[in-house]
Amino acid sequence: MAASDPLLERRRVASPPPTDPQTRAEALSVAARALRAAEHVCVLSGAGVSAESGIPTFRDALTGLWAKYKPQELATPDAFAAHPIRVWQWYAARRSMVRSAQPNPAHQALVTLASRVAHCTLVTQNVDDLHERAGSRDVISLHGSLMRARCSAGCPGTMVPTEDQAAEPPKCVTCGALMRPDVVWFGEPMPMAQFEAARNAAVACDVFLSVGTSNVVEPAASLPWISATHGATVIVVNPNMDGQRRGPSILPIEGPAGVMLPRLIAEAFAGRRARRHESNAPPIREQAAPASAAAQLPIDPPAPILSSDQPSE
Ligand code: BV8
Repeated sequence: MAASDPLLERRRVASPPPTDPQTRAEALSVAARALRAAEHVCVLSGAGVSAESGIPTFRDALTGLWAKYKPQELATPDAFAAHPIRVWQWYAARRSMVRSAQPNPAHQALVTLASRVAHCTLVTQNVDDLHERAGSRDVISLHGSLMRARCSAGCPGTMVPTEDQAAEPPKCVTCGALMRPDVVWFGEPMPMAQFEAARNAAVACDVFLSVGTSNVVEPAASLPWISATHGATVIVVNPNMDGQRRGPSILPIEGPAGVMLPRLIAEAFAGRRARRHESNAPPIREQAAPASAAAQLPIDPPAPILSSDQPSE
C-alpha cells in the first residue's frame, strides 16, 4: 500500500465522514472534532465578526448623512474623484466609530484558536483593527485598513489621519495630491501578495473557518470553496445562513460569532494547553451577545462642513 500522504491522512481525521448534522449542537461537535484534529486552520472573517463590537456590517443600512448611499457607491475610486469630501468624511466617521469600539469575544476566541493549533492563518476582509487589538498576529488584510491613508496619486508611504483631520482629505506632503483611505475600493485590484498568501492558506489548510461574511464580495468570497475543493472541512459561523453554500464538507454553525466561536473553541480544545502564549487576551468566558449592532450605532455621526464637495485650495 502506497505510503499514506500525511496531509490526506490528516484530512481524513480532520474531516470525518459527513454526518449531515441535524442539530446545531451536532454541527458544533463535528466542527469541534475537525478543529481539534487540524494542523492548519485558515480563518476568513467578515464584517459580522465586528458586529457585536457595534460596527455596522455592509449589509446594515447606512445611517445619518450616508443613509441615502449604498456602501458600494461610496467605496469606489469614482466616488472619491467626484465627491472627495463626502467619501473622506464617511471614512472619518467609520474610523472614529472603530476607535471607540472594543474587540468582542469573537475576536478573542480567534486569538485563543491560534494558540491552540500548530498553524493558524487569519485572513480578514475587515478594514477595522479589532483583530490586531484583540491580540491576533500576522493578520492578512485583503481590503486594506481604515486607520491609514495614502496618496491618491500613488506616492509611497501611508499616514494615520487624526480626529481633527475628519473634515476633508489632507494633501500629500510629497506631491500635494489628496490623501485617500488606504483601503481596496470596489473595482480596484487587491494587493496580490496578500491574496496569494490567503489563497495558499485556503489550499493547504485542513479546516477553513468562515466567520461573519456574506460571501458576496469577490475574490475573497471564493476562498472557502477553493478550500473545500482541496479537501478541507469548511465551518461557516453566521446567524443567517441565507446565500451560504451547503455541501457535504460544509458545517453551518448558525448564531452570532461572539457566542458561537467561544463555544466552538472551548469544545474543541477543552483540556488542551496553549501551544503558544496567547497575547494579552483575557481567558474566554461566554457572554450574552449584546443587542444588534445597528441598534448601538450613534444615530447621527458629527455634522460635516459640506461647503462644497471639492476641498478648499
Ligand atoms: C476587483 C474596503 C478587479 C472598502 C471592500 C465576480 C463576480 C461579481 C462581482 C465581481 C467579481 N469579481 C469582482 C467583482 C466586483 C467586486 C465585487 O465582488 N462586487 C460584489 C458586490 C458583487 N469586487 C471588487 O471590486 C474587488 N476588486 O475585483 O478588482 C480588478 C482586478 C485587476 C485590475 C483591476 C480591477 C474589490 C473588492 C473589495 C472592495 N472593498 N472593503 C471599505 O470597507 O470601505 S469590500 C467590503 O464589503 C468589506 O471589506 C467586506 O469585504 C465586504 C462586505 O462583505 P462582508 O464582510 O461579508 O460583510 P456583509 O455586510 O456583506 O455581511 C455581513 C455578514 O455578517 C452577513 O452574512 C451577516 O449575516 C453576518 N453577521 C451579522 N451579525 C453577525 C454576523 N456574523 C456573525 N456574528 C454576528 N454577530
